[in-house]
Amino acid sequence: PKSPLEFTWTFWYIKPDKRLTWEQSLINLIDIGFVEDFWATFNHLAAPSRLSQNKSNSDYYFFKKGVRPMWEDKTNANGGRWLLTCGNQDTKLDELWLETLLGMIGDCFSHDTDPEPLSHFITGCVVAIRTRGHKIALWLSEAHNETIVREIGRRWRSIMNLSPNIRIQFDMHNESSNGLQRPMYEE
Ligand code: M7G
Repeated sequence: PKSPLEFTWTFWYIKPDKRLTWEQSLINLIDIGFVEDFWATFNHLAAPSRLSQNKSNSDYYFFKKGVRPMWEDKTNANGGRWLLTCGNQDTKLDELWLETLLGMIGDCFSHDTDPEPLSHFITGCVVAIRTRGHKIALWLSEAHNETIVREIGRRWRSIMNLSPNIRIQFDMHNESSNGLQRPMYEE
């Protein structure tokens, strides 16, 4: 028998095409409810660093099943994202992305002492290949609960084993969508 995950997840992919809207270029790849399916899919997909070799912007989105990987989804509408900005040839990109995915499927964001498991506030994660600097983001459903948002940020840092000189910043989605780029929190 296969080993079930705490949540079922969906892998999405963006292959930008100037003839399509952003939403039309979002491709639903596969649902993942078991450890074995995760590895089969992960091993099959091109690593983010390989995507970057064909220069165009492309993204992977990995979200809880039922959540569309966009600001407009009701689960994301009041939320935001922790953002890790990498260089545009960061050799650690693939490793940071894998650690993030494993942290999510392994429910490493929740600790036994949490009054409510912090994984409940995580909706998904994104890796975006950009010439001006690749990005990994962790999307949360609730931007205004500072204690929870900051604690998830700290746990994400520790899951990725991020060195202390690298900062992550948190933005609300509705600010990033209307161009206000002032981070709400930093860790
Ligand atoms: P991005 O990929 O988040 O970052 O947004 P980038 O600026 O580094 O490339 C690029 C563009 O994709 C945005 O300006 C939107 O046109 C579109 N886009 C991205 N996201 C995540 C969304 C979304 O959630 N909803 C909608 N409607 N458009 C989005």
